[in-house]
Amino acid sequence: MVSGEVTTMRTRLGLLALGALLLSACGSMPDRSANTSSATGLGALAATPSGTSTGTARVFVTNPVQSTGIETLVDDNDADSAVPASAYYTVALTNLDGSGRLVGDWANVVGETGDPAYSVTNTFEYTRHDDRFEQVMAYFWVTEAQKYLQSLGFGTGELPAVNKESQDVRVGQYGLDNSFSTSTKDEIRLGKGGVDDAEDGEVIVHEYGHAVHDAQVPGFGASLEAGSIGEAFGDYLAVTVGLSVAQKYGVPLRAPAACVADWDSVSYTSGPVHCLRRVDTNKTVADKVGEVHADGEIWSRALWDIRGALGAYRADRVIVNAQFRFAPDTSFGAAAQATVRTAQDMYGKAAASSVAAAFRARGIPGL
Ligand SMILES: [Ca+2]
Ligand SMILES: [Ca+2]
Ligand SMILES: [Ca+2]
Ligand SMILES: [Ca+2]
Ligand SMILES: [Zn+2]
Repeated sequence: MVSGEVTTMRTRLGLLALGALLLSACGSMPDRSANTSSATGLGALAATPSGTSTGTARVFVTNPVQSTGIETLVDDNDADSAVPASAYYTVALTNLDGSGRLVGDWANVVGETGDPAYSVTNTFEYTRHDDRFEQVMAYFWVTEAQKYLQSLGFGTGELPAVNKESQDVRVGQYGLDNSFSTSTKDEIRLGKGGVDDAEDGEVIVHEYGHAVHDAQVPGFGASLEAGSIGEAFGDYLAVTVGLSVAQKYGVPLRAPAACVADWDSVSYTSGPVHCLRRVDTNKTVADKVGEVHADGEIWSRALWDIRGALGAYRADRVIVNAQFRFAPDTSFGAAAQATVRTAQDMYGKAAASSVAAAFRARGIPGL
């Protein structure tokens, strides 16, 4: 889970039953009053969708704090006025199924609050106060994350596919993000505590990281260290996908590259620089506290250093490919050894020794 909002989780869970009641009471019928004549509203459902697989959207890349550098931004109860217009970027939505909904090859988005996003022309331009904005963010970032994995060679014939399916994503009131244990559905859930989770691309891709692990090794995360690796990889994937997409669209990086969830975390961190977590801390195994998010910073720093040594492309190919070799309840030591072996197999001795050095610097044994 992303956590950071753990203290409010109990309250949110307590409200679940009430929320379910309220949802059934309104029959999940969207409010039609605002949009009956709009091309993007439900009034247009009778029109024929374009059938094309690409569209246009307005999104944050990766989030408003990272792209504007304004660390003093606040949620202000989801007000449009809280975020400058310059934080919105027009991007392509790809791999849509042509139905006019946010469903496609790599993402299947269900929104539980507000109107479901729908456009016969695949034009999805909303601002943050509109719940459809988060649905669009979820579609865009999950799709971009899968496209990034494919750009590394996964599922293209060169390397095995990784979660190459239409990932279910539920954007709702409550984000219950431990969705990838074997006892629950393969579904990403994004909630609305503080800054809406899906307003931060890094929160979305972090959760996608859990889906990736679960697709690679069913039930992954069955030990404290495996769980920590899961959190660490989610953080690292969020950063690496975010940086790649920002580069593609020419979006500036005005916050520390290693900072995860710069925007979601303004609600629960004191600043002056807001980070849910970072992938460049100096933690070693001596700093373990027995909590997966905190201990994940040990592993994510190693991944960050592997990136520094091999470059993003080679590092990310090694990091993801190695994960096929992890046991569900792996230890730092065993997973590190598997990653070193993968680097050796893919890029040879020098790469393997760089990877080993990155893990050794974290105090991980057996290298
Ligand atoms: Ca919002
Ligand atoms: Ca999946
Ligand atoms: Ca949040
Ligand atoms: Ca960031
Ligand atoms: Zn997580």
